[in-house]
Amino acid sequence: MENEKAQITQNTTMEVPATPLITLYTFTMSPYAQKVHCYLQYKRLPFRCFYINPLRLKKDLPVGKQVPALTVGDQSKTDSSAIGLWLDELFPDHARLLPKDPAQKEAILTIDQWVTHRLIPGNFRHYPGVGFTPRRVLNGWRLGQILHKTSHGGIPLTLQIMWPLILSQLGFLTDMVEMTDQHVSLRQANKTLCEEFLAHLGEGPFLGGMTQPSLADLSAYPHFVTPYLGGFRGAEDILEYPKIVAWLQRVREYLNDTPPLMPAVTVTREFPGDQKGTAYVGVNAKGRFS
Ligand SMILES: N[C@@H](CCC(=O)N[C@@H](CS)C(=O)NCC(=O)O)C(=O)O
Repeated sequence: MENEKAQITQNTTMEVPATPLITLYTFTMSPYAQKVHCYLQYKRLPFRCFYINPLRLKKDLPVGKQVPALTVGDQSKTDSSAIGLWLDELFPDHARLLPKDPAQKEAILTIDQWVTHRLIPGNFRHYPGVGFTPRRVLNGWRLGQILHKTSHGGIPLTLQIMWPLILSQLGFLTDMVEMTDQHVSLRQANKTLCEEFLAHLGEGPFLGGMTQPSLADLSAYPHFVTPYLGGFRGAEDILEYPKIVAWLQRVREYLNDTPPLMPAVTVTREFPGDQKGTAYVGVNAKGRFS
């Protein structure tokens, strides 16, 4: 009898394997790391965030030289879109990021590439951008402040003050800015990107005309949401696009905000389009993990 009971306990444990420990190595405002954050939330996978200190980037990363990096059990991977594909392979019983149908899958991957290589680099014209306009300096300071509040160990005040200047010297950021339409004004460039986004959304309700969010929606969502919540200058332009705001609200319904995409200490505004007068609620994530 005793043995029988022990056997049942063992079988039950084997049938319901525990999810391995998942750690996302991130910066709060990295749009690429935020993509992965949303994939994990959508798949309802329990995970923790390690907010890397940018001054110790390579030392703190488990693999590679950039965020995001994701560790699942004893395996680590870099590159946001590749991580999305990997998560579908590792956790096929959780909500899928990519449709099974090969043609639909191809269409979603194409939109994700547009998000990764065109929409997101557009953000980097706000910080660092080119030259030192008041908006870019303010956004640069805001970024330094957010990094200080959330990254492990924080950033010395002198470096926070110099952050707009430091950003303008970072090779990966200047490369991103070079990928954008620098010959047109920032406002016109944002308008074009929003129009391209709406073309990908089509009749919706989700990108590529899908009935459920996919990798592409979850890649684009943080690009519009987090600079707005974090109080970056220019992010409020999104309110001029009610169709995008309605899409953001639809995607949000599918995400369990745990751990929060934006730690509470970094949030200055309500979610775009919220008229309820309630503040966006997150969990304070000051420190190493949240
Ligand atoms: N293609 C990569 C891009 C990742 C990336 O550019 N990460 C930036 C943060 S937004 C980074 O870690 N930069 C630090 C550096 O390059 O030194 C992805 O999609 O994950």
